[in-house]
Amino acid sequence: MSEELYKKMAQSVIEGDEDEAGALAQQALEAGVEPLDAINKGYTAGMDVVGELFATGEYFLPDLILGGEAMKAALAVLEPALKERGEQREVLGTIVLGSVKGDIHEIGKALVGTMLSANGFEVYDLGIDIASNEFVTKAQEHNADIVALSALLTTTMLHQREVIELLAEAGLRDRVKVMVGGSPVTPEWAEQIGAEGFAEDAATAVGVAKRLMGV
Ligand code: B12
Repeated sequence: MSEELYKKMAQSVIEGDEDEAGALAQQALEAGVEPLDAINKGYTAGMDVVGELFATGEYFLPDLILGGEAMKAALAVLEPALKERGEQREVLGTIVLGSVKGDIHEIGKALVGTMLSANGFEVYDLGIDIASNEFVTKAQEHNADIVALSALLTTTMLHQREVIELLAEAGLRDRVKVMVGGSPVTPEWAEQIGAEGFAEDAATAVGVAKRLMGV
């Protein structure tokens, strides 16, 4: 039953059908499907297909945009339910989050922010295309425990390293931990640039952030 629904969700993203994506999300909630399962097994699976079709030249930029819009329509329905499921009320730590300079991919980053705040973190989401020094300024301003950096492009990943270097220059490196993610990011890259945390998806990011806070 759910399998069928997940397939339709993926298809709605592949076709860039915003209305259908939103309607299916509503249907899933009514049927008692876990919102995170809908996101991971349905919509994100569809996004992966869109990415593959783009990489092989069958899809073009407008298709990426439509896929993104469809996924956002679904998330608008699912995110409130996701937040409700977070039971943690005590603040575990403060996180400054954003997509690095030159990177305008926002969906995965926003999902990471939602999951972290639903699970007890205070999250300052700076947005997309954030200059490296802005992460440092905001980490200082909010007295952040963790800076979380999203990069979806192999070219923008380099800014994750730059932020770490700037944090060190500002003398914050022993106090502020860094967590990195995004589809091209690997544990090896995280280690190479000296990031303390890496997670491949939003649910795992919660566990990693807790580990960094020692809880
Ligand atoms: C939708 C999309 C777009 C949309 C984004 C819309 C939006 N509002 O966000 C638009 C159209 C803007 C776009 C533009 C481009 N895109 Co694009 N895009 C995608 C696509 C299809 C899906 C991304 C997505 O939203 N996935 C769904 C979310 C839920 O998953 P996610 O982002 O991976 O996030 C999860 C994890 O990575 C992780 N995570 C993410 N961030 C973080 C941060 C932390 C701290 C942690 C711990 C975890 C974490 O958790 C998230 C949730 O589970 C991907 C393909 C893909 N499968 O990734 C290509 C893709 C990323 N894009 C690509 C390209 C090439 C581009 C463009 C250069 C195209 C062009 N010629 O202009 C531009 C670049 C724009 C820019 N400067 O940033 C390539 C990147 C290739 C590369 N490795 O460098 C990809 C891989 C497509 C491909 N196969 O070629 N894109």
